[in-house]
Amino acid sequence: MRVAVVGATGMVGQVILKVLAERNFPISELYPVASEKSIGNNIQFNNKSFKVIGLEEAVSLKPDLALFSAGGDTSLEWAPKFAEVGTKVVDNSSAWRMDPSKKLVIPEINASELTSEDLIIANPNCSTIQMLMALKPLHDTYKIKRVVVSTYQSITGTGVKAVQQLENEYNNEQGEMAYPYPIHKNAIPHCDVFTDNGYTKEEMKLSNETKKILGDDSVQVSATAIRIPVVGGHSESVNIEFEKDFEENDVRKLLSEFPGITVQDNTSVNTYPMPIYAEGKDDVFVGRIRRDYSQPKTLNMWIVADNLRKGAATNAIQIAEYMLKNGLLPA
Ligand code: 11C
Repeated sequence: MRVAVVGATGMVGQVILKVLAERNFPISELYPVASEKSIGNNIQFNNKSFKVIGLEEAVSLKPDLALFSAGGDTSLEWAPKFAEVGTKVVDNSSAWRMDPSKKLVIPEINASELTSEDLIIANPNCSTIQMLMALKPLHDTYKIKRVVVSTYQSITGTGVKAVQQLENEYNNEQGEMAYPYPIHKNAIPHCDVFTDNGYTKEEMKLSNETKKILGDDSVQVSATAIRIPVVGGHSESVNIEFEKDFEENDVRKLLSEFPGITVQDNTSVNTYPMPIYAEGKDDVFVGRIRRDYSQPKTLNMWIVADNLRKGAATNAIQIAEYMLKNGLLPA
């Protein structure tokens, strides 16, 4: 398959290349695509060197698949140009997620919605993906009424500028700021921009994307998204109120049986998910599973995943793998 990786030099783009190689994705030609300033540079893939090209050249090559991770504006302008020449686009940005004509896909949950008509497919936000992986089997069994979630998000979600900011602050050096405040030794309750209702866009993504992916507008989500000085992944403290009651051990069983979930939940030996162990892995890790004693039919849990892998690159590549397996991409 002829594959373009748009945003190949960025943080997610680099992980896309790594995961494509690890999973032996069938690539006959690779087109790494990036902005003007990187054109002509070399990038490594499978121990070979590839020249970075621009968007216009990439469209003219009519790849079979384009994996986009270059920001919303680039996706809005260029994804349709690729689609017009017959390229299937899987887009990591928020540009198309809530467009009713575009599918928003977590393969373990709703890949079966995809058809040959889908030319631009949206990859959900990282914090949505890991939360829904854990919610889906429970929603199917107990039906979720309401979720209250607080996130503890890795600075890698902001990008390379944020990683540099933390490094500068750690080393007591001056530099560009990705956040309005220091991130070293801090927790900033502000991910993405504020909206009119007082929530941030990141918080509203958790609410809106959940309804679309579960295909259920009755599921209510109230989120607070917090940036912390961590690089390995996002963590989420989730409180879920169900319509039906549950047994804690049945919850553990349902989660363990769901593909892509690892339950790490044994407090007697201090076993619970943490970003330092989730980093570099594709699974979503769930622990601290316990009944909320303050309210009936309500559960607490703690969900951790590598936001650059299952939260971005891996999920996008799993979408492409599903399409390949189901004849929606040329073999
Ligand atoms: C963060 N979730 O960690 C964001 C990064 O809508 O795709 C990805 C933003 C998005 O800040």
